[in-house]
Amino acid sequence: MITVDAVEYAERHTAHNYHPLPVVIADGEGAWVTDIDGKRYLDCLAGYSALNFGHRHPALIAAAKDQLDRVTLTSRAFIHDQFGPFCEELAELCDKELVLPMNTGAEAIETAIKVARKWGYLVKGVQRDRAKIIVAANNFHGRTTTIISFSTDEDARADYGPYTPGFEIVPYGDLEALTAAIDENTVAVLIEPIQGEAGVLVPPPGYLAGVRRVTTENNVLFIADEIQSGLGRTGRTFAIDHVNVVPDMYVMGKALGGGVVPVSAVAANRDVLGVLKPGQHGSTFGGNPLACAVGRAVVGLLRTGDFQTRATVLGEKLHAGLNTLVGKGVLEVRGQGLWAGVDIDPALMTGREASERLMARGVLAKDTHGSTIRLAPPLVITGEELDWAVEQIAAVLGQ
Ligand code: IF1
Repeated sequence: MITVDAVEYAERHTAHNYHPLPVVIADGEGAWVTDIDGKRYLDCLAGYSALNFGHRHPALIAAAKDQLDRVTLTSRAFIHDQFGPFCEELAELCDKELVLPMNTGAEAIETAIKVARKWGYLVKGVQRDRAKIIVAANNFHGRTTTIISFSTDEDARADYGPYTPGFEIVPYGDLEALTAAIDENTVAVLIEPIQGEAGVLVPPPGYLAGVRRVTTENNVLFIADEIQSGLGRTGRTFAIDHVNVVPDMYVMGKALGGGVVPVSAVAANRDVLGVLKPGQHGSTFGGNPLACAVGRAVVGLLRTGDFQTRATVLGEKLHAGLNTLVGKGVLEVRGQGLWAGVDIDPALMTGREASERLMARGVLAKDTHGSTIRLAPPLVITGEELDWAVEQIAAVLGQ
């Protein structure tokens, strides 16, 4: 067997020198992965929440294998026998009338932006080319040139101008600032119910309900980016369910493809998504048979509520364990369900250093910024595995 130094190869051949953690994964099952040297790791990043159901969940692999023997791609001209059921089953999960499948999260966000603008002109009556969308500081919604146009992260934004106009940034969690930003041209508010990349930031109590109130009062669409926070991660189907708020649009991705194929989607009622007519939007792969077959299996896993319950019960265990570390190298723990942002004392180490020390102990996690690490294990993790992961974090802090 030819052994290649895969990390060196990746860095030599990877344009964005993303500086992956120096571990090259060869196999994955459940909450565990194995690298090319046979070392096993407990995966507490789960593909940034793309692997909510674990690596190679049997139901998802079976759905993919079955579909591979039937048809994998048609085109936007000819639909297939998985398309209707997928859209219907996902719409039912979201309690919305329509679904528009895409592939990546960024594509779904771009779709939501286009729909909101078109809705603004055709339904709300906003003056052409004057549509404004309000977003939150420290957002992360993807990496296309329009989406990074409203990023506040210089790494994500710098040197990519000229930037797309029509967005206004307000502080996350500040309802007064958001309300003040709404004017006659505002067509939508686009926010993450819990900000992921910002460090798993849960907004203040009442914030999301307030956003719902002021968007309704001002005939403005509420777009919830649940690409990372959704599909069971926080203990509910959507993070926004915790505060009993229903947005006008759900944007989904990551775990919708179960870690098998890229699947994303926008779900909304007909009075919103219905502004799109044939030929006005689309993509080559959006809603392809393989994606829809896996997406249907994912919706099937979520329909029972078992994964949401697991994330709630095990999330309480995770947060209880992490909170014992506060004052022992940890400054703050945030999050909901099986999702936590852990602020480590910067005097001890950076988030990157903590991630590398955890990797050496067999736990995969990832820093967001500075000395914050994000924990998002697959929802199939066991209580014992969670205890072990917290023990490894405690050991790293004590190093
Ligand atoms: C990277 C971050 C996480 C997302 C939310 C849309 C998207 C994402 C809330 C776009 C994607 C990924 C992208 C990946 C790392 C990861 C990430 F660090 F970038 F911000 F998870 F926090 N909305 N997040 O989290 O979805 O187009 O990637 O399918 O680009 O570094 P995508």
